[in-house]
Amino acid sequence: AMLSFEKKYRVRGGTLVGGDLFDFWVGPFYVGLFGVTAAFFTLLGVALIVLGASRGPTWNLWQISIAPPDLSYGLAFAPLNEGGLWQFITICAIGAFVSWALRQVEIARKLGMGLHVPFAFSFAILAYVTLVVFRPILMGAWGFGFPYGIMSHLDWVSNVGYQFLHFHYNPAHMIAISFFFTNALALAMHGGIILSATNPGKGEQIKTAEHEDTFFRDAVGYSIGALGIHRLGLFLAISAAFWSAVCIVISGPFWARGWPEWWGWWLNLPVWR
Ligand code: BCL
Ligand code: UQ1
Repeated sequence: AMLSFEKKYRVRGGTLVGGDLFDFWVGPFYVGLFGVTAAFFTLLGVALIVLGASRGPTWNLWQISIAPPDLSYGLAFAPLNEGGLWQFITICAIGAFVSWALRQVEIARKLGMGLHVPFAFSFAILAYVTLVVFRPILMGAWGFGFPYGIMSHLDWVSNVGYQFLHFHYNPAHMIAISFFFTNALALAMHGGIILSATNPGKGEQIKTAEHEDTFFRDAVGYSIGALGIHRLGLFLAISAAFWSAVCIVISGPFWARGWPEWWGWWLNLPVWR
């Protein structure tokens, strides 16, 4: 659905590739060349997943899984039933995610806005590509990617975690988790303060920015401000994805023993050794 004022924002131009060719909307959705490629990769990828499921042992949604090739295939292409489907699905996924980011860029350019949204989304793509491309390449086999399945990808996370004995000792994992949790705290505070100020009870008046600042100055001695909280939120969210990518790419390529052992440098500091 389109609200009447939105028509004014349906402006021509801003496309990166393709000029005016795909510069149109379908219903509420902007298309563009990258809308076409996003739809193409998504439909093909989903079709390949269904094909993979049809060749598998179950239609139970929780148990369907499409596994990467055996480690013995190294970085080569594998036959379709032996992980080749996983490889094609991975290509489709990356094609769809990158298309989506570029479509966000086109929409932002069209509206004369900053590129903050596609910039932020690119960190989610980075984390995914780190899991299924960068780390497998560094480790020498596509078989190090994770399987596409609801339970199976959880099993993979658990297994890889225990391969490093105790993943909580991975320092980058610690940092990533701290950012995820801090992000949740910040959004809870922000959502709470906005609703408390702008969604008052019946008959009551909407409160001002001064109320918000004063609340936090009274409560925690500091207000970061209305613009600042959004900068902080963007930073926390991006950092969470970034350190997630770091924590997995160092597990194997950089450190192949248990993560608790990595802390030996700390235990061996000359101060207390
Ligand atoms: Mg751990 C990873 C938290 C315990 C082993 N772990 C992570 C990180 C995160 C985390 C920091 C996953 C987020 C991420 O990568 O986002 N772990 C975490 C926490 C605990 C924890 C909070 C806890 O105990 C409280 N972990 C453990 C235990 C180990 C362990 C100790 C298991 C025994 N953990 C591992 C391993 C890994 C993690 C192994 C990882 O590989 C993973 C990691 O860091 O991966 C990078 C990044 C986001 C993405 C990858 C998503 C990308 C999204 C794409 C781009 C778009 C998708 C679009 C979608 C398909 C469209 C949908 C359609 C719409 C619905 C319409
Ligand atoms: C804040 O200070 C602020 O500015 C008034 C907001 O904007 C409305 C907020 O949402 C939040 C959560 C804060 C408080 C944040 C810190 C880091 C003290």
